[in-house]
Amino acid sequence: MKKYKMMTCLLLSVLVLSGCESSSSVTENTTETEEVATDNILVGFSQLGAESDWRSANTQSMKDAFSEENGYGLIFNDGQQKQTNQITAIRTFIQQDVDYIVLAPVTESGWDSVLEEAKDANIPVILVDRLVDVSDKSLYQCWVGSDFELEGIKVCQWLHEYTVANEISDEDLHIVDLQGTIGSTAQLGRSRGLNEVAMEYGWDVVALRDADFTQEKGREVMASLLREYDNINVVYCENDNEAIGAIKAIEAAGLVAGKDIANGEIMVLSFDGINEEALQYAREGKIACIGECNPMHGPRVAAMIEMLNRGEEPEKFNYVDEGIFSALPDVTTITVDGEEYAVTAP
Ligand code: GYE
Repeated sequence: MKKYKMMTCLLLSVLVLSGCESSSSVTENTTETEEVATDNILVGFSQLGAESDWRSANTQSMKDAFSEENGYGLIFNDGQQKQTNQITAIRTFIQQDVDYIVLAPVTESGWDSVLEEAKDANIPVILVDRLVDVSDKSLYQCWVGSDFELEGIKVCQWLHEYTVANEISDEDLHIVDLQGTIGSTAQLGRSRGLNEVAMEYGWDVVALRDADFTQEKGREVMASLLREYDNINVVYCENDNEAIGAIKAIEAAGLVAGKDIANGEIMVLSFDGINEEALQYAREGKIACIGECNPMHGPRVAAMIEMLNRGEEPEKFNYVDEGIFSALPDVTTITVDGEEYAVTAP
């Protein structure tokens, strides 16, 4: 293991002064380096952003795992949902000669050159949450995250079982997909999951729109879809923050988010299960079903680093087990590829 010098506290602040009379200011801390002792393992973590509650929980899990008490020094960088920021962060980590680079990539393509630079510098790269699409898979050591396509299929399978239990015919479903950040692994997998099950049952997917995994975009996009189409009765939100936004739009339009789709209600489906407000909506039935997505990757990545430090090779792809939540009594289990999943209380 490489050793490194005592690092001083560095806080990179970008001060953006707004031009308006009140001259309010916004300070964004993009890079944080803790004071770390020699001998600790130095990790540079490029987090993609802070777009959702899932992301905040993930950031916290990583910070907790890579604490000084646990024998680490962490350089944390928030890429603010921009790949260019993440590439710059990785180049900075290389200059700082970190022991490991951990990357949660915003989207999948365009990582080849910077990961080659890390490889040339002999710095192992570990991917967390989302994947990169590179032709040379040796550009990263390993990955830990979710099976996003399976998450999507599970939620859609729940919808199928719900329609069977309530004698709703397939042709009466009119679904819109509020997609996550286009080109991200989570979006690609969840959109694929919906597409697959919709093809199987002949469901009408009315529209697919980018809502960037944020509440505000979820609200905005749902509001405009409701103006464009008058037959929407299911909204498949690719995360909980979008779902909260979509519910606000549904209610603002004088409609009801709920399970009674035969009588004009709009059923909300979602993913994550970490945001308290969304879980509360799920308990009330405003969100019908949530596909769990587990953000607690800090200890998992730390375990991989510890293996690499001992000269062992972690598995290349590491999927976490996840459940499915619903407060509606109609469906108690779903089966995907012969595997049974219990539907549990949110
Ligand atoms: O579901 C969403 C976040 O990539 C799994 O990103 C992650 C997704 C998560 O913004 O809330």
